[in-house]
Amino acid sequence: MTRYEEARERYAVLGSNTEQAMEELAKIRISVNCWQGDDVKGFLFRDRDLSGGIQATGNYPGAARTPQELRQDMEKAFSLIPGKHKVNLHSTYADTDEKIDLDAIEPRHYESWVQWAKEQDLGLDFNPTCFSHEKAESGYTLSSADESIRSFWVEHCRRSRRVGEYFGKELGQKCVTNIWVPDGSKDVPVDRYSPRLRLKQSLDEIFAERLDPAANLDAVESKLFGIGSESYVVGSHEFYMGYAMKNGVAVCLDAGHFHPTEVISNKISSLLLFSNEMLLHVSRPVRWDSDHVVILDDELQEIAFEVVRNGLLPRIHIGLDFFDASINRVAAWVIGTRNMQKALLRALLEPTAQMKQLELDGDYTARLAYLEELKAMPWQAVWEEFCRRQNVPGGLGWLDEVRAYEKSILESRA
Ligand code: RNT
Ligand code: ZN
Repeated sequence: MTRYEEARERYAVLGSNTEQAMEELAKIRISVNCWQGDDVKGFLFRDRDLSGGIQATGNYPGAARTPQELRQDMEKAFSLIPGKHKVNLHSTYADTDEKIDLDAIEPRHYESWVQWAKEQDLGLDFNPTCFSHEKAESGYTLSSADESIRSFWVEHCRRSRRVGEYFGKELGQKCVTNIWVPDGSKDVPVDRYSPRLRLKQSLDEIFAERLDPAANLDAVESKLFGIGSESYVVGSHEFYMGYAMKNGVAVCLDAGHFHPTEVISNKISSLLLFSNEMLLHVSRPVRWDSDHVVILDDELQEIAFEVVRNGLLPRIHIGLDFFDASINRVAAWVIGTRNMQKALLRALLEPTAQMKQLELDGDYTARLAYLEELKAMPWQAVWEEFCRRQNVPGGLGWLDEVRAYEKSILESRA
């Protein structure tokens, strides 16, 4: 018996079907954030520093400098990640020679991405980029009291949605267009209300245009604080939760955007009672919204359990959001994405129906026994088998490939 066959039988005894779990896992497209590949720089404004209270620390060599390099790096990563996925783009990753500002982006500036996505069987997601720009320097964008600034960002977001719809139509897969703005202030403000009123007005203007809901899903992402917005963030959780529920857009929950002991896993089952779909930014906050590479920790597992146990996979868009510039960036994608998949696999291997019954029966002893026993079940053997069937290396086999790629490609980028 192979290791996998043994695992299959052991899971069968518990009531789980490993074949079905692998089939389900193969269908899940993770939205992989392109910005891990170049430390959130993008291509429109190469000389500008990252701003908006987020930071990519480290200077590991080999960051992508062009759309070609970024695509090449992502292809390498995807060759080491089982399954077919999506790429999450920011507007600043436009591939064009034109000197355009963000209020002039059009679908054609992203044509090469669509072409590539078609060739690679990838989906695309999109984000307006309301940071790293002189019009964001005041700390306020969509909530700015300066009408010329506010309307600039409204126009950018309106156009971003059209790019999203274009992606969705071209690829036959719904694109999630997610709005996050850094707006807030370092010190305690006097007026918390007016900026929120303006943000609400801006969103109303942005979403006024009806787009094809099969092609584009709008999402809004809240935050607790950022560097430089420690005392006040306009787009708080309550703000966007209220806005989203009232206006039928999706909430984006970023794992790094809450109090350090607050978790997003416990929010999913509430929010999805009141809205149809949601977006996750799976990230790893270390002391703050540090956007470390996702590891297979308890919260990642809990997120996967919540999605799978409640049958929410069709309604939840799983996106990754991390940017670590201190390690090989291709490896960061591979590690983070594979971890997300491992957590989902472990959830898919759980005999959930039986365990829910134990809970209903009040048999909390058995519930605890199952939960703990599952941690020691041979899910790794199923993971290895999944990788084998998907023609990607299992175990650490991918690391040698990343090292070789670093030698042959990344090191030559001076
Ligand atoms: C920032 C948000 C946002 C960004 C990306 C680059 O705190 O998490 O999602 O990380 O859009
Ligand atoms: Zn995020």
